[in-house]
Amino acid sequence: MAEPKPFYITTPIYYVNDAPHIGHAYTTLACDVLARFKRLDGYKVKFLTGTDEHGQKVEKAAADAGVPPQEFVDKVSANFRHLAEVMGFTNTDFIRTTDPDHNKAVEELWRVLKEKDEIYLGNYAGWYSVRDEAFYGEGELTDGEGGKKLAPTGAEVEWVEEPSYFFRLSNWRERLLEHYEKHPDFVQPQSRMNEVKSFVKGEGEGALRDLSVSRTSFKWGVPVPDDPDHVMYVWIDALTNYLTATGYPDMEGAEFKAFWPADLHMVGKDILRFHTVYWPAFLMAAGIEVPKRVFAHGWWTNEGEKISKSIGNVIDPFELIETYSLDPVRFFLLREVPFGKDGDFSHGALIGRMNSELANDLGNLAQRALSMIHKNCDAKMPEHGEFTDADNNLLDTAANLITMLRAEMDNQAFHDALEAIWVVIRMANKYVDDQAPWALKKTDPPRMATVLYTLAETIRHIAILLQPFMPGSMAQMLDQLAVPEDARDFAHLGVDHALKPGTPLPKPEGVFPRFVEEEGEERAK
Ligand code: ME8
Repeated sequence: MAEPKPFYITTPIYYVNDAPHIGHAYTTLACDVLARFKRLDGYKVKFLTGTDEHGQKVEKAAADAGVPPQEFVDKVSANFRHLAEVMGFTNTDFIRTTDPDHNKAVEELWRVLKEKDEIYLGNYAGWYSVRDEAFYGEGELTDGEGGKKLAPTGAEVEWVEEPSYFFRLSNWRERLLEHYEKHPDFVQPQSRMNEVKSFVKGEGEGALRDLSVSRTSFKWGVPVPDDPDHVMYVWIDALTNYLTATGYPDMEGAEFKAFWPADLHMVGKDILRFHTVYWPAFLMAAGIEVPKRVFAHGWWTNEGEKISKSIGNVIDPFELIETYSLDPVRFFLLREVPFGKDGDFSHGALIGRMNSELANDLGNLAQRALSMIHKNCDAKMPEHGEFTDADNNLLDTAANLITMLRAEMDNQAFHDALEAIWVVIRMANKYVDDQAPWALKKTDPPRMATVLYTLAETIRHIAILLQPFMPGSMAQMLDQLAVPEDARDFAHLGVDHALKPGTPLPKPEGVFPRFVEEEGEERAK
């Protein structure tokens, strides 16, 4: 058998001081769904997530909590592992930037850049936002209350003047533009690529400036090799995590050879510039291959309002799962909003999708078909006769779904992938109504058996394909069809692996109950 093809996907590593919120759950969920999809499609997947534990922001948070930074990060990093467990994420790696291996990797990258004269010592004088851990040009700022200056993200900036090492980013302008030209899919969606190109070309904000990559006014970071008065800028430290996880600096190792360059960095739109300008420039300068693709997703608002700690409307993923259970939440987040666009979270919309698409469309389809089989076919997979055009039409459409889904998933068009599956679900529901197997029970039992078999085989396809989105519920559905666990990957789609007539089936139970809101229920906002 051929070696499985490697696929390496990453989430951003999350600032460890924040409590996990819907933004974290969303980015990692998208990666998890794609990772599961690729695994079912025969790939060997490396899926990395973790926590970003250095920098001024974390140092401040530890000081506020009155504990040494290391003790603080050890404690709060566990919150993100917990999120991964509760959300059912199948990450293969969890990195912490305070891991000794990671420090080694960052130091090595720094040394290489220094040796190649890509880093030099100078003085920084400019605006810095601790919340964003980012430098801003004067032209990007707006005036806030009380004479404060604000970054485009709304975060306050402060004036910083200190000795600093700089990375010669300005030297990489042409090479970056060339890279974007040669690899038009490097940044997706396309609108984000345009944004990045315009920034690198220097439209709007002036020329691409060298980047300050060290700080001297605080201590919580990786010390600069041979100059420990400086700690590295948290972003050079953080971005390198993607390399550390592949064994860098050992570039001859099996892990690095198999998985670098990464196939996909999934990020939120706010951290686009770091991943599509600074990161490829660092890598090119160090002579390391650039990742294949960066996808920037949009942001959620909450019932129409911007989500912020100060407004107090942060959406807690743990509470959502408690209220609605896991799979509906996973489904909703990727179904509701075209991936890449901003979207609005509302409880009403989630309940609407649960009741119409999960309970009515999919749940009912499975429950109707399986209960009829249970009652009328002796609780066994029915024998089918010759298939009619209507049967073949449904069976073929279900079998062809995988081709369409591969393309959608490779474009991170999760919503389109789900819509394509729902087209078949709706088609199957119409087929039940048209064929009316309950009437055939009296007039033509063999035809009824063929109709029920056609439905079962269609549901098998749908359930296999939906596993990446709703793993628990689809496992239940496949159990009810008595599909063996080792026959649930995409190699088992198609007629060669069709359900075996005569197989005993367990008593069916509804997989997606309707969500009924209790009167006067106080919802977590
Ligand atoms: O940026 N909707 O960490 P972070 C959707 N440590 N996504 C949201 C969101 C919202 N309302 N709010 C936040 C960092 N996010 C760095 C990354 S990687 C080398 C270093 C997303 O904890 C946001 O876009 O601030 C980002 O992808 C992640 O959640 C938060 O990351």
